[in-house]
Amino acid sequence: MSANLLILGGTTEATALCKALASTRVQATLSYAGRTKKPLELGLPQRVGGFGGAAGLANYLRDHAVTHVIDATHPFAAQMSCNAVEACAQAKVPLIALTRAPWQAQAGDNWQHVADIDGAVQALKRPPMRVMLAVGRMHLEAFAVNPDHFYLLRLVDQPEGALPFPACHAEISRGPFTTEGDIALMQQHSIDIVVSKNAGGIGAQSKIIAARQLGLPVIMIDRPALPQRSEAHDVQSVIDWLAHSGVDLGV
Ligand code: 3Y8
Ligand code: NAP
Repeated sequence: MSANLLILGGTTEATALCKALASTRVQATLSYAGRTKKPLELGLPQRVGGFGGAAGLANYLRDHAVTHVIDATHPFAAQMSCNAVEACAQAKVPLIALTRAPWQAQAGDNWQHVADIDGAVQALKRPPMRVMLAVGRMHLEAFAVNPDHFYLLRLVDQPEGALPFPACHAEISRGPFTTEGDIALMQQHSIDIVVSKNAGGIGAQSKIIAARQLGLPVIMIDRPALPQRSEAHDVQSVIDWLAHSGVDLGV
């Protein structure tokens, strides 16, 4: 069959999938939300920006005769994933999620699990500390209610306005990151505690390994619930899923 794939991207796994598909003849489009100034070019046609909710995505699928959707978004991109489930059901387009398992605490880890961003904010209601707040840009304001900490931030792009903390340092870097680099960063800023989403995967894992090696506590934000959908945990499984539904990638 002549396939036309839509890949909802923005993760290390999406990058690996796009690089694998770019060397085939399959027609595919990579989609970004437009959160960063210069998203990676990955050898496939790209589109940037929202679709206009689940209905907008369903219309996009019909208008562009999309035959398969691969939701390779981040585990915290819950709205996008919910919309993909709903839109694919409406437009009767097969959907698979390419996602990664949550990180599990190992020997030497000192994690405090919280349910969401607000749980992390509440967990920081304690005497002044030096906090590595590696949750990106979109939720920084929530943490401003605890102004007495020093915050080490890691952002993909240079922040436009002032940051909402009296004492902070912004590291501008898009990752993937290295354990050595994160150990050096935490030591350079005398970090006492790390706040992290349970992103899973390897692209953001270095700060978790660094915290373990430095004996630092981690406030671990658990993932939002996602609707039931087919899931794959590696690129080959997606390729097998496509082949099983009649798409010959010639790989
Ligand atoms: C725009 C695409 C690749 C993909 C790289 C992964 C790894 C590096 C780790 C820390 C944590 C954080 C953040 C993070 C990681 C990968 C992956 C991952 C975390 C890019 C990308 C886009 C985004 C959006 C961005 C968010 C932010 C989150 C920074 C591209 C680089 C904190 C998530 O400034 C902003 O508005 C940033 C927004 C959503 C979360 C937030 O709330 O701020 N990712 N990240 C995607 C789009 O527009 O559709 O620009 O090329 C992708 C990656 N970010 O192969 O190179 O796979 O997880 N991204 C978190 O996990 O907590 C950084 O610093 O340790
Ligand atoms: P989200 O909250 O689940 O989605 C909010 C809205 O953004 C969606 O409803 C959709 O708008 C639009 N959107 C999200 N992902 C999109 C995509 N790939 N293509 C087109 N539109 C998209 O999403 P988010 O958490 O802001 O994440 C946005 C992007 O950053 C995703 O690509 C995700 O993979 C990447 N990312 C996120 C995180 C994170 O921590 N959240 C970490 C790493 C990478 P409409 O409703 O208008 O269609």
